[in-house]
Amino acid sequence: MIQGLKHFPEFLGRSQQEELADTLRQAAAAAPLFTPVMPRTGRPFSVRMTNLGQLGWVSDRSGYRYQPRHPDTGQPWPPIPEAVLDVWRRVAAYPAPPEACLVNVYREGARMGLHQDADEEDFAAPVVSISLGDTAVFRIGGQVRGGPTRTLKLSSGDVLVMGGAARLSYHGIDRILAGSSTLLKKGGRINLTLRRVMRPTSIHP
Ligand code: MD3
Ligand code: FE
Repeated sequence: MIQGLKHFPEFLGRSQQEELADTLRQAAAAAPLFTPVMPRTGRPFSVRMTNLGQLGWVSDRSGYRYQPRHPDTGQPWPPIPEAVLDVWRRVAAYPAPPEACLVNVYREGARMGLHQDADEEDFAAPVVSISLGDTAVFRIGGQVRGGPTRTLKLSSGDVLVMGGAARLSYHGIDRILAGSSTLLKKGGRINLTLRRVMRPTSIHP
């Protein structure tokens, strides 16, 4: 049992998943998927990405960072859809909205190595993930590299909340179970990761 990790299987029903997939297709038309590369080495990720919201996460030879514009188009990222903000409001128990919604697209064979999400300033806020399409084998460990890990299957419509101790735990995606969902016509998996990047500014009356 990992403190602060909450799994909500099928938090979104089929019709909500279909609507969200459709909204994301439209967003990807305005903010095309790009293939990030590892800092220094330039080795490409097997996952393609785009972002929604005020800030988007990017990785290139210079490093990892959040930035307000798409690296290829130079345009601001599209807004985070209301249905996605609604999921955050229902599960995050945090008084401010997410600034970043990273969209990860996995085709068969794509994976994500074990890593920590540590490019944010605000670790008090949880990270919220929404899965669509094929089931993923998700791996999570503790806050130090090399410790014990366990796996959890993430299926279409599932929501995962990482708060408390889980917020800085090592995690990754081992593999995608091709053909496990009929949601996406071409198969594969989409993951939305909602994050608070900056500490909310306090309001002085
Ligand atoms: C546990 N994405 O984008 S989402 C990522 O399925 C990322 O695309 C994976 O890890 C994906 O950084 C996993 C679930 C997730 C997201 C953030 C976490 C789990 C987490 C942060 C801390 C601990
Ligand atoms: Fe992560």
